[in-house]
Amino acid sequence: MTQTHWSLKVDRGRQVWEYSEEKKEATDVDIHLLLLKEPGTTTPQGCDLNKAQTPQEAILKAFQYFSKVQTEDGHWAGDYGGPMFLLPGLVITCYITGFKLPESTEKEIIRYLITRQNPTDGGWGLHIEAHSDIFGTALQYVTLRLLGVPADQPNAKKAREFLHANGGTVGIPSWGKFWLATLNVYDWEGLNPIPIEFWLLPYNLPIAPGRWWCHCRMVYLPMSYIYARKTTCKLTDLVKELRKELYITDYDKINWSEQRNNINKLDMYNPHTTLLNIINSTLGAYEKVHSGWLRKKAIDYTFEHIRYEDEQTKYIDIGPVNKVINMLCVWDREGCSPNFYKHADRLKDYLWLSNDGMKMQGYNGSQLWDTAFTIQAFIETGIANQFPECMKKANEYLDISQVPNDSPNMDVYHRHFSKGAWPFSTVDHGWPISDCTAEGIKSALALRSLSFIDPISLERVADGVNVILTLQNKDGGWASYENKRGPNWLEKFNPSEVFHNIMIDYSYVECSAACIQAMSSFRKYAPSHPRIKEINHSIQRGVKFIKSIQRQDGSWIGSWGICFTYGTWFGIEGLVAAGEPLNSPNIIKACKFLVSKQRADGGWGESFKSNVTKNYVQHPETSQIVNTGWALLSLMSAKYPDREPIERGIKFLISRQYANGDFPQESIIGVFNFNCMISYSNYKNIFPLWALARYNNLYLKNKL
Ligand code: LAN
Repeated sequence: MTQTHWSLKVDRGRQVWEYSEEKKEATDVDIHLLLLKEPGTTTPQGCDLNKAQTPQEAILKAFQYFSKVQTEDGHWAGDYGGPMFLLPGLVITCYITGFKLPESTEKEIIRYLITRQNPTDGGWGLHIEAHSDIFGTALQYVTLRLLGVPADQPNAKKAREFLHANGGTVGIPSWGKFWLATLNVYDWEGLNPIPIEFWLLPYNLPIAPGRWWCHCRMVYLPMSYIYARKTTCKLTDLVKELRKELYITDYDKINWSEQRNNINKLDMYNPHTTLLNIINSTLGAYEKVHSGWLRKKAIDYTFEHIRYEDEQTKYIDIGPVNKVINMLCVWDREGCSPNFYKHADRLKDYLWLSNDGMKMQGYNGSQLWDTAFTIQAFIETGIANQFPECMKKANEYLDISQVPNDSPNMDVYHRHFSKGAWPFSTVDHGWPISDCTAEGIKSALALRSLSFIDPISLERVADGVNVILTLQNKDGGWASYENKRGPNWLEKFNPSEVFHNIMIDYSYVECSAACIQAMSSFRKYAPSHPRIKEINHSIQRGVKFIKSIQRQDGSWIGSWGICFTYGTWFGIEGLVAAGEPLNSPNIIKACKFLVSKQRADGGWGESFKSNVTKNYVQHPETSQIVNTGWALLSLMSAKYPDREPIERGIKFLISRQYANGDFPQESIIGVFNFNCMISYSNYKNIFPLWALARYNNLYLKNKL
C-alpha cells in the first residue's frame, strides 16, 4: 500500500499531504483519514474495542475516539471531495502551463479516477455517486490521458466506449466545452460567447456582475478573461491524439458553431431559457464586431480583479474552479512568474488523499465548519471538561480563524464586510460566510461554559454579530456570503446546464436559522449590548422568513446537505432558539413530517435524489446515521412528546457505532446547487454523537 508513505501536515488549518520515500510511522490522524486499518479496529490511546451498550457508553467512546483524531493545530480534517469536475481543470492547467505535479501525486490521482469509474458502463458522473454522463466521462478520460495512461489501457478504453456509444464529446456542457477548448481539443467556435465587456457594466444595472452570487462571479471572471484571450494549449502529439479519441466523427469536419447549444441529455439538468438563447445569439453577432480597444480595457480590468482575489486569499481563491482558471490567467499574462508559483504552491491545499486515491476538494477544506460543530456537540455531552487539551486546542483554532479585517477597497471589488466573520475553512482563505460566522459565534460562546478556556472576547463575538446584522436580506432571511444583490429573474440567464440557482445569492433556511441561533445565544451573554434592539428585531424578521418558506408538509428543503432532514433540522432549531413556543403549529407540523419519514430500522435516510428532484426520496438501501442524527436533534430540540420514535432512532445509532467509538462512512451527505453532491466525512462523527448527547440530557440525565 503506497498510502503508508503519506502523512498530513497542518499549519493554522492549512492541510498538505506530504509524500516521503521511506515509510513513516503513521499518526492516529493518518490512520483515521486514510483507513490504514480496517475501520472500527483502531484503538488510539484511551480507546478500546468493547462495543457500547448504553447511550452513555456510546457518547464516551465517540468523544474519546474523535478527540484522538484532532489535528495538532486544533481542527478536524476530513475528506471534502465528491464533485468530479474539479480535478480535470487542475490537471489541464498543469499540462498547458507545463507545471509538473510530483509523480507520487500523479499516481494517486490515477488511482482515484480508476477507483471512482462506474464499473457498469465505464463512465463517470457529476459526482462520485452520480450516473455517468459526458461532462464526467470526457473530463476524467482526458485527465487520465494527460497523466500518461495510454489509450489502450482497459479503463481508458472502456471510458472511450462509453463516450462513443453516447454520441462522443460534442454534447459536453458548457464548462466542459471551456476546459476542452483551452486544451485545444474543442473549437472555441463551439462555445457560446463569455463576453468580458460585461465587467465594465455599472453596478446600478440589475444584471451587473457585482450582483451575482460570488461563486458565479468569481468563476465567470477568469473564464471571460481566458475566452477573450483564447488562451489555448500548444498542438502537441497528445492533443492531436485526443482530438481523434474524443469524437465519433473527424475533428476537422465537426460543425462547431452548431455545438454551442448541443448538450447531451445525460448531462442536462438546467436547460437554457429561450431568453438566454436569444442573448447568446446576439452576443455571437457582437463577437464578430467587438471593439479591440474596449476588449483590451476589459482584459486589463478583469485581470486586476483576478489579482485582487488571488492576493486577498493568499492564492487559494474562493473555490476550486476559479483557483485553477486564475492560475491559467496569471500564466497567460506573466508566464511562469513568481505569482504563478504562488498559485502552484496552493494547489496542494486542494489536493486530498483518501483511501480511494487523490482528488481535488470542493474547497480548501471544511476546517472551521467541522470544528465549530464538533465543539458544540462535545459541549452538549457534558463531559468536555474531561478533555481539556482537546477543547483548548479547538478554541485556539476558532480564535486564529476569525477574519481580522475587511478587505481593502471592498466596494470596488464587490466584497462584503469581513471583519469579525468566520470563514468555512481557514483564515488565509478569508471569505466571510453568514452561517460559518454564526457557527463560529455559537461555538465561541458555548466554550465559555468550560472554566479552563481562555474565551474569545465578547467584543470580538460582537464583530461577528455585526457581520450577521449587515447580511440580513430584505426578505428577512440570510444568504451565504453576501446579501441577495440581484432579482430572481437573473436565474433565467443561468448558462451552466448542470446547476440550479447559481446566479444570485438566495436566502436559505440553513443560513437564516444559524444566524438566528447565533444572535439568540449572543443576547443571553450580552443582554445589555448597545445593539440589542436591532438584534431582537432582526431575530423576529428571521423567524417570519423561516416560517414563510416552510413547506405545506411541514418540512424545509435543504440546499447544502441531503436534504429535507437537513433543512428541517435548521428550521426547527432556528425557531426554537428564537423562543417560538414548542406547541406552535410550525413546529408541530415539522415534527410530524420528520416522524412520518422514519424507517423500519428506526433511523432516517435520504437519497441525494431528494435534492435533485426537490421531493423527499428515501435512501434506496438503509437509514443513514447522519440523517438520523439531524432528525433526532430536531425532535429533541422541539421536545417532541412521544419518546418512542426517538428511542428507536437512538438504538439505531448505537447499533451502527463501531466498537472503537468511530462510525462508518455511509453515502455522500452534502450538496450544492441541487445537483452536485459533496462529502463531509466528519459528519459521521459529529451528528450521531450530538444526538446521543442530547438524548442523555433530556431523558437520562445520567452523569457520565
Ligand atoms: C460550500 C461549502 C460550505 C457551504 C455552507 C457553509 C455549508 C452553506 O451553509 C452555505 C454555502 C457554502 C458556503 C458553500 C457554497 C457552495 C460551495 C462553495 C460549497 C458547497 C463548497 C463548494 C461549492 C462551490 C460552488 C463549488 C464550485 C462550483 C461552482 C458551481 C462554482
